[in-house]
Amino acid sequence: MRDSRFMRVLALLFAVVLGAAVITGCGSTKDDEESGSASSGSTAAETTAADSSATIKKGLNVVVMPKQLGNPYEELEDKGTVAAIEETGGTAKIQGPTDAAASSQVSLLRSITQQKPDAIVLAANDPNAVVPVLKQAQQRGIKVVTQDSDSAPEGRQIFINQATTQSIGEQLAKQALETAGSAGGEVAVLSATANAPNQNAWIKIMQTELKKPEYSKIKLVKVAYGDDDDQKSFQQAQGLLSAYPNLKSIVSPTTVGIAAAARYVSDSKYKGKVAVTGLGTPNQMRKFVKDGTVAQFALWNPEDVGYLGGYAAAALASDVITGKQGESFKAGKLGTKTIGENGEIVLGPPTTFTTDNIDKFDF
Ligand code: RAM
Repeated sequence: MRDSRFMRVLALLFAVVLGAAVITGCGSTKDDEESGSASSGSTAAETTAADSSATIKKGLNVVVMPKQLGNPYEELEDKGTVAAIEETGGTAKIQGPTDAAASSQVSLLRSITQQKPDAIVLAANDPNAVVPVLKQAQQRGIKVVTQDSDSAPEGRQIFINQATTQSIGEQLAKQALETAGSAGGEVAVLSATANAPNQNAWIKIMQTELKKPEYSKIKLVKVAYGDDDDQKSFQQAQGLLSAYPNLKSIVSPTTVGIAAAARYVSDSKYKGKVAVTGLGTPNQMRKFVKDGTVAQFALWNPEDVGYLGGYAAAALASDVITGKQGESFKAGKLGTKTIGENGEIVLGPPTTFTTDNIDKFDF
């Protein structure tokens, strides 16, 4: 009996000591975790992320609007925007019209404005049609970034330009000259919609370039519009070739247009006689480069354009920047970016793709 009482006291004592050890142990584990985490690899990464986006707010809610859904180029761009927003701990939702017509985005933007997201990232189909609704959005405190295709400046705070408008226009003129053959001749442009802000700005520069003496043997006979619709672009390419039998080159500053024109030419009697060039994605154009329909075309990295747009939106919505020239922010893997003149940030020069390098690119 005495023994069993002694055993019970011993057991109790043991339990108390064990309990204290557990409590102390827990405390020390917690301390260890806390101090350990400060120097652990994962938190170091978190610290870097926190540093690179200093005071970016978590949980931002962003709407991404392409020119139209189903355009492979726009899909790449939007993928970049969503990735950037998610990296900052926010949520991005893609909403867009099914065609790229001038007013196609307006009613959608109106209902999005009612939902009051933190920011809208938009590739505009028309420079002016979207301005009233974008102004309303800004009045409600929604930050607006355009990417790829700009609205008039009063509609947005920042525009992410893929490369300078001047450099893209110059490149299109050069492509016309280089693909038309040594004797030069007639060239045509197959554009997106007649209102597209980006294509129109590029074509304007191209036309100015073509007036220079070095382009005297090139004659721009027509600007046609395929509306960034594959079928319509295909038919427009067909129409251009029957209307202008001496055509030497089709310059298409849209990924939808160039792919449709190349598809038409590659399967027609014009293959090898009429060049197709302009702006396209390597994955869509690869087969036409390999079958000899297309000698050269160009593009930037669409995903990076979108990624930069996402970071610009997050920085605006977190009040890290306001959109003024000279302000800088950290754009994740793209590093620090500074807002230039007219609220514009330029990503970088385009790459020219030929048979020599096309297989190095996968987008
Ligand atoms: C099409 C779109 C887009 C443009 C590219 C080059 O996908 O029109 O706006 O940037 O082509």
